[in-house]
Formats: sequence, structure tokens, C-alpha cells
Amino acid sequence: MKFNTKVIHGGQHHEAVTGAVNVPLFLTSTFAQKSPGEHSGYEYSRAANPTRQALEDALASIENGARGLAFGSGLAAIDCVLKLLNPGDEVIACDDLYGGSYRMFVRLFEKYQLKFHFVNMENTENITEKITAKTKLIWLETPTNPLMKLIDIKAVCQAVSGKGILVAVDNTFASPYLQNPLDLGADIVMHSATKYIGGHSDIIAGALIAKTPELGEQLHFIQFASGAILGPHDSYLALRGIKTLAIRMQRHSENGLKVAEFLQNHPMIKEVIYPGLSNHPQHELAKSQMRNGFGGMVTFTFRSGKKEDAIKFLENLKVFTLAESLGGVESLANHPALMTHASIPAEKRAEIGITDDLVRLSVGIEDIEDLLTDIDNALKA
Ligand code: P1T
Repeated sequence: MKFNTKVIHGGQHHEAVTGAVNVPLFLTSTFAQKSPGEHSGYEYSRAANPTRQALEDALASIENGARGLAFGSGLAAIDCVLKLLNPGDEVIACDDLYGGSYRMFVRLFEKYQLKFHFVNMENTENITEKITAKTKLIWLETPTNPLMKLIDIKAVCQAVSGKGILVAVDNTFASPYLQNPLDLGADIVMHSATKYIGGHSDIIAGALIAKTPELGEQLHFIQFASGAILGPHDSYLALRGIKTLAIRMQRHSENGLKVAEFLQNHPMIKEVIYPGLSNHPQHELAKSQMRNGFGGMVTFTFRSGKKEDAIKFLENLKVFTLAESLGGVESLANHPALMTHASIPAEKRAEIGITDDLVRLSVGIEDIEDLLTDIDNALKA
């Protein structure tokens, strides 16, 4: 099955009793048993629920994995991966990543004696330098949030191959339409399904997709034992979102490129970071690692370098909404230093390049003329 078909049919089947074409909402916490331990395969909805199962099967299908798991948030999915580790284990993570992921690593898991090394993964050698016998997990985003750096998934997987180190890729920014990390050698894919998977900014949800059934089983055990599952209503909405993922991503990518090109030619703008621009430092890698386009996320800075200019721009947008999050059909704008990445200490932000004049746009699927006019007017203001 090809991708446009997979998003609609992958892992899906009609409901057994009535033939309902869409999976119903199974609003039940528990399932009747004939005799103790003798049940239909469903016993308690924390372990499995048919609506969530349908979403999980669709996730496994579109990421080419053995098993999908759906969580109550993206962070709950990351938390599940970290619980594969033991005290003393080491994680190498990319230095530019979602502020909440950084906060979880440093402020929650360091106290359970996990050690985190944050490195610039644009150069794979920076990873190999940090590998010790205790390294158990590589955690990366590509493109990264918010600096849109690209990391060569295949090269990273080759560099750690045979060392008993898992590679997990947060594929939130690309979505499975643009990139399938398991095909490039990764062991686990993670999504904030709040974003492109859901696609409509109406749920908080997370996903993991495991390459092998064994790893899927280990992750499912942690999910079952810790309890951070996605409820049936949100599972239904996420599954409904997946059906239009391909067509939405096409428009996000078309609009994203046009917004990036517009900003690049604007006299007030200093740098535009978008993997689809030929001057992106890893444009060649983007072309080989991603497919069908480069997505809807665009980051840029002001020629003046002034925080006030960024703030004024954000306050004057009318079609774009100033809000955290991304990946919905509507365009959003964000000031990472004050909003999504405020939990990263200022010195650290400065070190990696999240400056106070940096703006991140999540370009939606509206008419491009309206989006460009909105940006132009807000810049004039
Ligand atoms: O918000 P939640 O569903 O828990 O997902 C966390 C998360 C994980 N990984 C990436 C790459 C993310 O972007 C996020 C959430 N990000 C935002 C809310 C944001 O505006 O960047």
C-alpha cells in the first residue's frame, strides 16, 4: 500500500458486529469475561481499548513499525521511552529540542540517575565522542524544534550499530508523510500527535512506534504499568486526523516553502531557516532523508536583532494566531525564547542560537495570499 492509501486504510478494518466503516467510540473501562481470564482479547481499557487499538494500528502502518502505542501526550510518550533505562544509564540527546523534552530530561530524570549529554548532532562525530559503555539511548529530533537543524538518521544509526544503543527519533516536525525514521534504521519513532497527526489543534496526544514486536511489547508493558494512555475520544480524533495527513502535509509544505521564500526576500529579515531552501546548510540531506516536501515549520530572525521587533510582529498578526503548538490546519506563530522554550535556561538558549529575535511559524493550510499579506502587514507595523 502506498502512503495516501495507508493513511486511510492502513491497519484498519470494519467493525466486526455491525460493519461500521469507522471504528466506534468504545466508551468502556472494562470488558465482560466468560470465565475468569477468558475474554475477547480486551479486559481493561488501560491495557487495550478497541478505539485506541485502531489508532495504534494506523500509527504502526504509517511509520512502517511493528507496533504503535498512543499516549495522553507527547511528553507521556517520551517518559515511556526513558523508563526503558536504568539508573546510571546515559542518554545522548540533540542540543536543540522541544523545551518540554529538555525539562523532562534534566529536571525529572536526572534525579533518577540518568545522565544526559546534549550535543550538536549535525556532526555525527559529536555523538560518537560521547559514547561510553553506559550509553543506552540516542534521542533526536529532525528537523529540530525550533532551529530546524537536520540530523542524518541513517548516519547516526550506523555510528551506534552493534553497541546495544537504541535510537529514538521525535518525528513530530516532519510527520510520517515526509519522513519514516524506522526505514532509516531507528528503533523507536515518537510523535507529539497533538501536532500534524491530530492536525486540528483539538487534542493533546502522543505516540510511539516500535520497529520490532519485542521492543513494542516492552514499551506496552511500561505504558500499561504506568498508565499514561490516550482515551477513546482523543484516539478517535487522532485517527480521523491521520486520514487527511497526506493531503494536509502537501499543503503545509507548499505554503511553508512560499512563506520561507517570501521572508527570505524581505529587507527586515536576517535569516530564514527552512530545510526546503537551497541555502539551508543541510538542504541536500533534507532532500535525501525527507520526501514529498519539507513541511510547514519556518523559523526566522530580524535584521535588527531586536526582541521588540519580534514581539511587535507577533502582536500584529491577524490570520496567524500567537500561540504555542504547531501542526494544525490554522497558522500559528510563536516566540520560542518566551514561550515554548522558556524552560531552557537563557545561557543555554544563547549557546544553541535561540535568540530573542527568533520567531517560529507553523504555516497552516489557508490560502497563501492571505498568509503572505498577513506577514507583510505585521512586518510593516
Ligand atoms: O505537547 P505534547 O503533546 O506533550 O508534546 C511535546 C512535544 C514533543 N516533541 C516535540 C518536537 C514537540 O514540539 C512537542 C510539543 N511542542 C510544542 C507545544 C511547541 O509549541 O513546540
